[in-house]
Amino acid sequence: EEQQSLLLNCSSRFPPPQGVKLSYGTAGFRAHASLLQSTVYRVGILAALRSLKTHSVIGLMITASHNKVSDNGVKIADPNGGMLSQQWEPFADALANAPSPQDLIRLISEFVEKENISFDGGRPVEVLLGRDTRPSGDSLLKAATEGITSIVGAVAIDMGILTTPQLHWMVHARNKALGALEHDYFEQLSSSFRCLMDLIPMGSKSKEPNNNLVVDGANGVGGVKLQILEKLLNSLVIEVRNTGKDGGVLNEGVGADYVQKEKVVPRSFGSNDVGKRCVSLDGDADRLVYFSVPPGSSTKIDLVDGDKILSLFALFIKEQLSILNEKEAKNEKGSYEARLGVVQTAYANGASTDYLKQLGLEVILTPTGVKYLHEKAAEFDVGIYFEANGHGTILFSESFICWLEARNNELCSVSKGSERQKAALRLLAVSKLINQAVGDALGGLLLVEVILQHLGWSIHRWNELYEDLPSRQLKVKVEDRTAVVTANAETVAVRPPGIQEAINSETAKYHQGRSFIRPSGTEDVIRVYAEASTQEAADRLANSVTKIVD
Ligand code: 16G
Ligand code: ZN
Repeated sequence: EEQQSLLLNCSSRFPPPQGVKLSYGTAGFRAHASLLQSTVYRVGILAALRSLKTHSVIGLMITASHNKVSDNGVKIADPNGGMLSQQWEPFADALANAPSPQDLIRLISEFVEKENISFDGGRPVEVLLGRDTRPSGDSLLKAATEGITSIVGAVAIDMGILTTPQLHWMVHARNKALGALEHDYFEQLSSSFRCLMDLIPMGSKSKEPNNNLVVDGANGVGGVKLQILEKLLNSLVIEVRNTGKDGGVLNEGVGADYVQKEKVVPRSFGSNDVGKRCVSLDGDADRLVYFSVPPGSSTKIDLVDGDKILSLFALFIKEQLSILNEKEAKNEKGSYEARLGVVQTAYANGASTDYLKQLGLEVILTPTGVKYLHEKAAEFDVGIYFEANGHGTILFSESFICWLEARNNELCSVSKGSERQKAALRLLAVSKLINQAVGDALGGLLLVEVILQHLGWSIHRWNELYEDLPSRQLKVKVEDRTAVVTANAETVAVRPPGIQEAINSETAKYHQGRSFIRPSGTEDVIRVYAEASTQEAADRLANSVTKIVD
C-alpha cells in the first residue's frame, strides 16, 4: 500500500503527452525532448523493476545519439551491460503509453505478479544513470530518478555525463564486482592499449609511423572524454575538433552519422586536412568511421566505414588465432579451436562481405540494430560485429578467455616471450580494450590505431583492402511504415504483396545491382538502399526503388 500511494503521488506529476504513441524501438524511446518527461519517469520505474527482478545493477542512459540536439531518448542496459532483454520491450511500450496513473499502477502490479518481482527488504538494488551533453538531459535525469525511487527497494546513482558505452561498461563491471568508476574505465582502456603497443613486432613498424590522428567529436560527449583518455596513452597525438566547447551544435553537420551518410567532411575539416588520418564519432560515442580527404578536394572524402573497421579487426584477430594454433613447439600442449565469426547487416557493402568470405570467415546477416548483431556475435568464441554506420565491437566467449588466461600462465613458464604467448597476450588485451558490453567509439578507435601500427599501414593501405561498391541511401516519408514487413535479415520485403518482385525486376537491370527496403526503427520513414557498379547506377536504382515505395 505504501508502494501504491508512492506511485500514485509521483506519477500524477508526470502525465503522458497527448496524442503520441511511443515505442521502445530499435534503441529505446526517442522523441522531441519536450515530450519525454513522462516516458523517462516510467522507464525509471521499469529500470527499478528490472533491477529487482535480476537482483543486479541496471543502467539507464539518456541520449538520442546522432539525432538532433532538440531530441532526446532513453534506454536500458541489462545486467551484462547489453541491451534490455527483448522480452521486456512490450512492457516498456505499455508503461510508456498508459493513459492515467491508475492504468499505470494496474499495469505495474499485474507485471510484478506475473514476473514474480519482490523486494526482500535486504540491500536496495541500484540503477546507474548516465546522460549525454544534451541540454534537456538534466531535467530528464531528474524524472528518471523519480521513477526509480517510486519503487520501494531501488536507488538511483547518477554517474554524470557519459558516453553511452561508458555507462554500459560500468553496469557490466559493477555486476562483476569490479571497479566501475570512470577512472577504472580509462585505466582499463589505456593499460590494454599500452600493452598492445608494447607487443608490436619490431620489424613490422613502418618507417615513418604516423601517430597523428584528427578526431571529429560531433560536438558531443566523446571528444571531451577522448581528451582525458589521451593523457594516459603517451604514444598517440590526438587533435580533437568539434568538442562542443567552441560553439558548434551537437550532430549538426558533424559526426559519424553525417559523415557516413553524406560522404563529405564534417565542419571544421577541409582542404588543410588532405592526407591526414581522420575519425568521426557520433553524439554519444558509440559509433566511429574513419575518413581521409583526397588531394585536390575540400569536401569530398574517402570513407573508411564500419565494414572496413570490421575487416581490419577480422584480419588481425584471424592472424593472432593462427599464431596461437601453430603446433610446433614441444611442451606446448593443447590448442583451442576458437570459432571466429563476423556479423553484418544488409547495409554492409557487398564488397566487404565478399572480402570477409575470401578470408574464409563465417559471415552472418541480422536485421539492423545492435541488439540483433550482438546476440549473434555472442554465439562465437570470437564474434566481431559491425554495422556499416560504425557501431560494433568484438565479443569473446568466457570459456575462450579462461583458456587464454590459462595458456598464458602456462606459456609463461615454458616459453616466455614466444610468438604464441604474445598472440595470447594480444587477444587478452583486445578483449579488455574493446568494450564487451556494446560498441564503443573510444575503444574501437584505439584498437584501429594499434592494428594500423602493428601492420605498418597508412589509412590508404587500409582503405585498399577492397573497393566499396558505390551505394545510395534514400528515405521515403510514408503514412504507415508498418505496411512494409521484411524477412531474411531485411533483405526481402514480404509485404505489401508484389513489392519485392517490383524491386527485383528493377535491380536485375543493373550490373552488380542490389537493393532492399525496410521500415526505419527510429523515424517515420521507409529506408531505401541500393548498390551497383557505378555511383550513377546506384543512384538511379535507389531512385526507381523509391518510386515503387511511394
Ligand atoms: C539505432 C541503432 C543502430 C541502427 C539505427 C538504425 C542501437 C544502439 N542503435 O541507432 O544500431 O543502425 O538505429 O536506424 O541499436 P533506422 O532503423 O532508423 O534505420
Ligand atoms: Zn550513438
